[in-house]
Amino acid sequence: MFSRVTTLMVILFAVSAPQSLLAHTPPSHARVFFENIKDGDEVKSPVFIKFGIEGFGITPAGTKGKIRHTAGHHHLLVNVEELPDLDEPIPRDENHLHFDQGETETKLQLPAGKHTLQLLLGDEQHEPQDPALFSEKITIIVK
Ligand SMILES: [Cu+2]
Repeated sequence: MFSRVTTLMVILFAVSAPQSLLAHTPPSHARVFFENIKDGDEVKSPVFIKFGIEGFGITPAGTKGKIRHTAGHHHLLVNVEELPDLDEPIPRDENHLHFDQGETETKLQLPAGKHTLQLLLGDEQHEPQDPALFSEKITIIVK
């Protein structure tokens, strides 16, 4: 009898374990997107940009506790040709902007001309979720 209970517990652990390993996995319907601008828009600097998210939450960088499994913070990639390595923390420089406080909008100073923008969500350690949540890359024209 004892061994059957033990076996059951082992099975239950085996079933529940992958859940914790996949704790940062967003649901398949989750997405990030630009709320107020779209590909091809002509805009003026500073450019007001609203970051949208659905199916996942926003929490500041460094968050501890369970919420970190179901929420992240936005990163705005400005004129970044290719997504960074999705298994590493997102770089932090003038092209990879972190919104550590959980901000969902920004005003961006950009010189006149064409610029690309893309959103990439990161976890409490600035690493993309698995699978990563990123928006389409849009091109805007600053007048
Ligand atoms: Cu970050």
